[in-house]
Amino acid sequence: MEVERVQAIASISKIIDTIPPEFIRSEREQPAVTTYSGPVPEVPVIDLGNPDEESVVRAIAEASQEWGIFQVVNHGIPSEVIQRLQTAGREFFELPQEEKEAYARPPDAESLEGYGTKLQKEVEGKKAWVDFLFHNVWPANRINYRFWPKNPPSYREANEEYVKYLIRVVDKLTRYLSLGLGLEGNVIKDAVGGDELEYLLKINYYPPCPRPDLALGVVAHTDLSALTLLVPNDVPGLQVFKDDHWFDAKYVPNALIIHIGDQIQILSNGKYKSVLHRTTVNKNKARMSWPVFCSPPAELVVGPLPQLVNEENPPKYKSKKYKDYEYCKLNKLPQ
Ligand SMILES: O=C(O)CCC(=O)C(=O)O
Repeated sequence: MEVERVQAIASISKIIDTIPPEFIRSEREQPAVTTYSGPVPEVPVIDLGNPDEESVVRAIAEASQEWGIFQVVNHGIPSEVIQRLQTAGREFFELPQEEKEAYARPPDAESLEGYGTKLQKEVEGKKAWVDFLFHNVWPANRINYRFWPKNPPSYREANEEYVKYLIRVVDKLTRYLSLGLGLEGNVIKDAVGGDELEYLLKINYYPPCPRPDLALGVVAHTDLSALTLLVPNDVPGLQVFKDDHWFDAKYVPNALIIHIGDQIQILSNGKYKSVLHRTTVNKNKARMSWPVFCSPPAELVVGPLPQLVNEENPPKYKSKKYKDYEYCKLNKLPQ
């Protein structure tokens, strides 16, 4: 069966200046109706280069409790490395359709890896204005280069270089998140798999959309992962749900956007929040983003950390294998 990619639909939509009805959201979801337009509180921006480590730990812990999302600057990844990652990803999405289809996710594959258009069926039968490419980037034994584009030729090196730096940022963040809970620095990283923590890259490509007031890119969700680190291009679109409103997140050049995912919410017994977020699209420009989902290995059991539960603070979540949590979430079953 021929799969219709949003990129192809977008080129027709541009000519006829309208979008197919399955992309038109109900009023409960339309960005034009549901985006908060008053003064917008800002997603915290945290300077990881600050030598006062205690204040960095405090800022990260506060942001993770209040928002479940923050941006980090001075994170140690050179801007050229990020630019090379972005150029390689953009050049892949600009290839002719048949070339991209060589990387299509095989139907019914167990893994998420590959080029694709839609992961989950939405309740109202609506479609998301986005195409994507998923592939594992770390650890080495989880990588399948069959899903890494050969074109542009710089793709592999650009991604490997980025990941080398990203691992250091993850180590730093998990340490600060542990310290922020009053625990030893290694506790969170160990609880999500230590060196077996899996890094899954997704590239989102949101083509220009004639009706950005009616459509959504990625629909509202929290991430399954422990932690997600995301690089966007300079086209804003990320929205965060806080205090009952949808707020636009500001684009901060060279920042990494950090989402607390479900597994860290569970480990912290609800102290850190897994952020509810979604994306809007742009009328004239393609938006792109490069989230890396850092998740425990499939068989690892994740539950509230024993150090954080007692009689007054009973566990708020079940302890279960990550693969079982993932199955329930992707199939919209109760946990
Ligand atoms: O594009 C973004 O900023 C967010 C992407 C996202 O939430 C996702 O791919 O799960």
